[in-house]
Amino acid sequence: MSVPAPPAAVKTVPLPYDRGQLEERLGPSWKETLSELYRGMLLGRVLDQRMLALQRQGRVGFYGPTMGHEAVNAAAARALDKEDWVFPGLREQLVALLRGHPLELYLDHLFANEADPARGRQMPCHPSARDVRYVSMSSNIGTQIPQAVGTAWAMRRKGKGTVAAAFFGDGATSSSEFHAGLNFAAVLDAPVLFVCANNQWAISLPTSRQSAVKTLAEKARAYGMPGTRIDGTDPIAVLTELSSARREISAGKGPRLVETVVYRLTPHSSSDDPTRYQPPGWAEEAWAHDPVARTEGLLETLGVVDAKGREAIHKEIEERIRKAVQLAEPRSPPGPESLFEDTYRAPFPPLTEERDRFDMEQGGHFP
Ligand SMILES: Cc1ncc(C[n+]2csc(CCOP(=O)(O)OP(=O)(O)O)c2C)c(N)n1
Ligand SMILES: [Mg+2]
Repeated sequence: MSVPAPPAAVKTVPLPYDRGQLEERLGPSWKETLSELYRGMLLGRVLDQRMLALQRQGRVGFYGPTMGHEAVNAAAARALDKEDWVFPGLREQLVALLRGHPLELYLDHLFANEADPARGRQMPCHPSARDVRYVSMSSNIGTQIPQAVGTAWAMRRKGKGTVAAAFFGDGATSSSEFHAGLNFAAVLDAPVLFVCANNQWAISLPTSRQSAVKTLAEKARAYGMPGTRIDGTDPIAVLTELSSARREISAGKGPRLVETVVYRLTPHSSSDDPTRYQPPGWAEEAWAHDPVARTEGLLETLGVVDAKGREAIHKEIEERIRKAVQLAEPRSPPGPESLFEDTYRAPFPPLTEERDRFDMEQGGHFP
């Protein structure tokens, strides 16, 4: 797989806003808000392009891109409060970065080196970022949904206005965890914001073969909570919807689900070939809804960021990523002694014995 790019002659679907509408939706500092959303989205895009290239060069083991989901992630990072919890699905790593998790640490994680907070024990793209309340994702689809509900319920019992955001894909809405999670959240009035990024595919399975309902949002109503469906490639729509949903949830009005319709612009992961299952014309339609290109078009039309400005932001981001790669790549992998750490607070004799035996077999080098 090469780094995905738009097919020739794609016509971007413009974002339908004029200045007045933007001011009405985003307030008087709409220009700053829009520029910041764009910067965040571009960080996700350039990072994906660079990491996919490194994966093809054999420098990163695996990569799960988020291209096409950037508007949801940048807007969600802005809509959520610092104290809120994030339980990601497969494609929300950008949310952690935009909440302030250092890019350098994320790169340490991707290279699975000794500075990786997960000590190389999680798959790449499964970061845990305790500093920004971003809980490591489980590869098992849907498991994060009841985890978010439990956390949210605990927050409510403590009397806090904190919200837990559970992100998941269209495929996850057919998991039993989705059912259990939504049902419990509604019954317990748990402050959860369910964000479904419907990218229309669960690896090779289209949404139409996954669910018989017309929209995934209507599944929420079956459990007794509001569900809305919006264009997830429009950062303004996503920010407006998630902010108002978060406000209501935090005010004690119960959980909400927002379905954001996006287009996956890449293979499912670095281990997938979508040309084997996506129909002709899919790539053209998907790239016409590229959230980054749509936002660039709007910024250009309104005279907020022109081609020169775009190039400068692009360069700045590339440089940030280059520096972080330069730091992370040469670091050593975690030492074998780390296998015996992190499980128990105090030495646990059976484990200590195992560690010593292992060390002896290896020639006795453990510190
Ligand atoms: C319980 C479970 N079943 C199957 C898989 C294999 N699997 C990994 S990702 C994926 C598709 C997920 O689709 P979706 O929820 O739409 O998220 P997306 O990848 O499109 O973001 C599947 C079936 C898994 N990881 N866990
Ligand atoms: Mg999907």
